[in-house]
Amino acid sequence: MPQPTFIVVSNRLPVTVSKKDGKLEYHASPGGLATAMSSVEVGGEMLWIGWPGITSDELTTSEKRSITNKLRKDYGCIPIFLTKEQNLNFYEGFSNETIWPLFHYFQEIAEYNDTYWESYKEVNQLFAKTVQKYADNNSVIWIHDYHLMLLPGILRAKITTASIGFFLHIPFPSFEIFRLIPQRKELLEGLLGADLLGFHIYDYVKHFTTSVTRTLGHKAKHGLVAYGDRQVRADAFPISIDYEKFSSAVNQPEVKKEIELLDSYYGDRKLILSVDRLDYSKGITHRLEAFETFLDNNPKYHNKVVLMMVAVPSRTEVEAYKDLREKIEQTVSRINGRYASVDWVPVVYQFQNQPFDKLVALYARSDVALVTPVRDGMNLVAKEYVATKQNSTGVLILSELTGAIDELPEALVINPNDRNGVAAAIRKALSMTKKQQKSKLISMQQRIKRFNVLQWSEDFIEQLTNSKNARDAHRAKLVRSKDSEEITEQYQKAEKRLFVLDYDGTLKEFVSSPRINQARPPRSLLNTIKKLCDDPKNEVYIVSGRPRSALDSWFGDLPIWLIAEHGYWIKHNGEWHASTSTDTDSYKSLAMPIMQTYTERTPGAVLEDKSSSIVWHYRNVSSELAYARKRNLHHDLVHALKNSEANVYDGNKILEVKPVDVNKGILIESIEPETYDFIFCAGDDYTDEDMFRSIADIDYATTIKVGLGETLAKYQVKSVKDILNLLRTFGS
Ligand code: ADQ
Repeated sequence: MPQPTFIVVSNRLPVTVSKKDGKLEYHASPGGLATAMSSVEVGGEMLWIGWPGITSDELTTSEKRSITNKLRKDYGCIPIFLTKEQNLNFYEGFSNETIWPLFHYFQEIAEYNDTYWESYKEVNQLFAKTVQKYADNNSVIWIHDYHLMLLPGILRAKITTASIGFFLHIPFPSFEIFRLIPQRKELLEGLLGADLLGFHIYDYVKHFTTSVTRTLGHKAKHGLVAYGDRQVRADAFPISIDYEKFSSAVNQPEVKKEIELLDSYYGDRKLILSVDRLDYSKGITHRLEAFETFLDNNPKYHNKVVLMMVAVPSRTEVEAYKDLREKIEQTVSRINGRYASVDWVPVVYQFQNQPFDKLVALYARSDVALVTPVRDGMNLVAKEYVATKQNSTGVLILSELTGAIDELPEALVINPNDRNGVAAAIRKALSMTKKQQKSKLISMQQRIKRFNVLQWSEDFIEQLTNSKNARDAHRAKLVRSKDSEEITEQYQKAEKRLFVLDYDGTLKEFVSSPRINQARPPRSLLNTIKKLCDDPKNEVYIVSGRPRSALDSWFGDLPIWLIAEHGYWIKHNGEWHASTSTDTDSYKSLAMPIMQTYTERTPGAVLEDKSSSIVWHYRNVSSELAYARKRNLHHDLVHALKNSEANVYDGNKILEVKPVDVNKGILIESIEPETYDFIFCAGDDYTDEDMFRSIADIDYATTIKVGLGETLAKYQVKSVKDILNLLRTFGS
């Protein structure tokens, strides 16, 4: 069987299976994801893996087989059958009683339960097993939502070069909330298995990258996280709706009939619409209370306005949802008890799913849409309401705590906790002129039309493909045996050869302490260097950020050049001399007291005082503390040094204060690279990029980065071992 190219994975399949009177039934699952995927061009077979909505306890083996066959044949879906217990602990438990409340800032109702967590891990593994059956290293896999946060990591370990994308449909909370979850590390590591992580808005991207840095200690810049030998990209992809479907629906006869029905029933009364899944994050009780305040404050609207609430049942087995339903019903009864008259019921409440025609008719007929979530990843109802308003007017009242607010700023923006503010917004909406309403609607419609749900999915898939291309480009730089042979050949032909080799991280693996004993070169390395020096055609420079004394004690006996403190000190023929006349005392005296204070306040931090620079090492500081301290120290140093001749550099688990006119690039230029006919230059961190840049145009220069991040070097190798193996081929 040929392997499919594109695999979508979500907790629920776009098809739901149920059993009625012993017969299996298939219905489209609610939600826009199926539409979003329907016209995506994937250039091969598309498979959708997920749960069909019925537990395996309810099915016989032959029924399972029949479901599997039908779903595969008619819908391109692969079912994963969850047991009743898994549904209870994984879905209702960890997904909806831990992650959902916490990520929506309801920390007081989040449950932390080991059984839930064990089940979450088990089901993510189960999904991984099924995905693995259909995926290979060339597959594009798009995983959806908070139920499957471990899946990217599990898959990455098995199918290492597949393109894996993940989209989170709910908010990613700020770190202060996220840190409350005991399994935060595992969840982040799971997510980081992806190449591309999509969120609705930039705030969530920032919350995520901050959480990664603070929890795991990995650097993240502009949404790019350096994770092992990969780069993971996090970006905003605001989801949208099928604009065409909603905007054209109002002209369909069935919808028109529904609108007429509503007109005949409600006459001139103003209709305020509230549509949601019944969920505490949607602010339904806030909405009711604000409506009550509106009625209190505006007697002239009594009998003239109706709040129509339709809430679709959701997660009905979870306790918090049962409580919410009860509270809503009590509040509706209270308001209707206070205000209803013989011919007026102020709140009409329906606890049911509305078929599409009825829903669109409600959008079209309503004068106001009242959308008041206390947190919402995006909120599609707001967009659907705006899209439906083609032949009619209406006002959108929208909570500032939804992701949708970024794209719909023309709405009347409210804070759902401000009861009086929401009541005032209702009043304002009801008194707005048609012209004002139209002008706001047009601006919002234009925006949603341009970025509809198809654009959303296409954009995500394009970016996912780009991430893979970037990864492949990185891999393309890896030194293969063919490259190695070419480099050796150039070496053999050359008459005057230059070797510029960085030390820590290039010739010797990083050690946890800057102390010199631990970082001492092993005998095998000294032998390799010595062998290079034995050839009179070779000149060897060892470049390091370390002080002179360390390099002297390690390499003092060899006939090579030593460069200490990133180029500040140069030693040849037994003499050290400074490469610049910058007055080191002036900036060191500014930086030292600040760096000392931070070192004292930060357990695990070490201060290194070199003659030209001061280095603050935070490799052994816990990630969360390092994040906070490093940012503050960086800020304080930049401020203190603004008129000095020194700068602050952000290196590999270090902050370093050093002179602006000393870098490895300037150094290499002073060596006069044009006088050689073979150059071999290797390094691993940001300071080495200056060297690579300075000789980038020289075709006989081989520049190599140790590690797989972004680089200006021509080649990359994965580890110190690889560079040493390469060096050993010279002269052998
Ligand atoms: P939801 O929390 O389900 O989605 P939302 O984005 O508003 O919230 O989508 C609800 C969908 O259900 C809409 O398409 C709406 O038409 C439909 N719906 C709601 N009530 C209905 C009713 N009574 N009858 C019929 N249909 C009804 C999650 C996140 C959101 C995010 C989406 C998409 O919580 O923040 O916008 O995923 O990523």
